[in-house]
Amino acid sequence: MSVERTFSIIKPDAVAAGQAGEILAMIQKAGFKVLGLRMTRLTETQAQGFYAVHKERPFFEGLVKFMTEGPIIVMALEREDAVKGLREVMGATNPANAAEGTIRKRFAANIERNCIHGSDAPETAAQELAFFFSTADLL
Ligand code: IDP
Ligand code: MG
Repeated sequence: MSVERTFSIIKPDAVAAGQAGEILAMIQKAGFKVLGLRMTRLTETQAQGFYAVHKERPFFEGLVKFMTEGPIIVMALEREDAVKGLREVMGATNPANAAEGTIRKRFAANIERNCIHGSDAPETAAQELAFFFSTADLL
């Protein structure tokens, strides 16, 4: 294990529901340092690009619509074993399968509207961080 960075999004459902503060608190309690944080809103083109890996999936169009429906909060996070660690704090993609005490168990409505994104590997974390932050902005 070593200190690494990961990327996270508090999705539009959670921002609209006023859950961003509690989600950030759970992330910080899990030992993550916040290197960068910003509220923004994705354009359709940005959402399509961000989720390009899923473009052939049946849920792609709905996912893009969801991710563009309102403001999101993008975060650059650092911790030991950050990528895997954040995925543990998030819980399973489908909240019905998410473990007790995870963010998705607590806040997610369903497999699509699941309140948080976290990178799935160090390589994707680097790409996703670069999509939203310039290195010079990360403290
Ligand atoms: P992850 O967010 O846990 O990494 P992915 O499989 O990468 O999950 O899927 C990206 C996002 O697409 C999910 O977080 C969720 O919002 C949406 N999604 C994934 N699978 C489905 C599905 O079967 N139906 C609807 N939306 C889905
Ligand atoms: Mg994923």
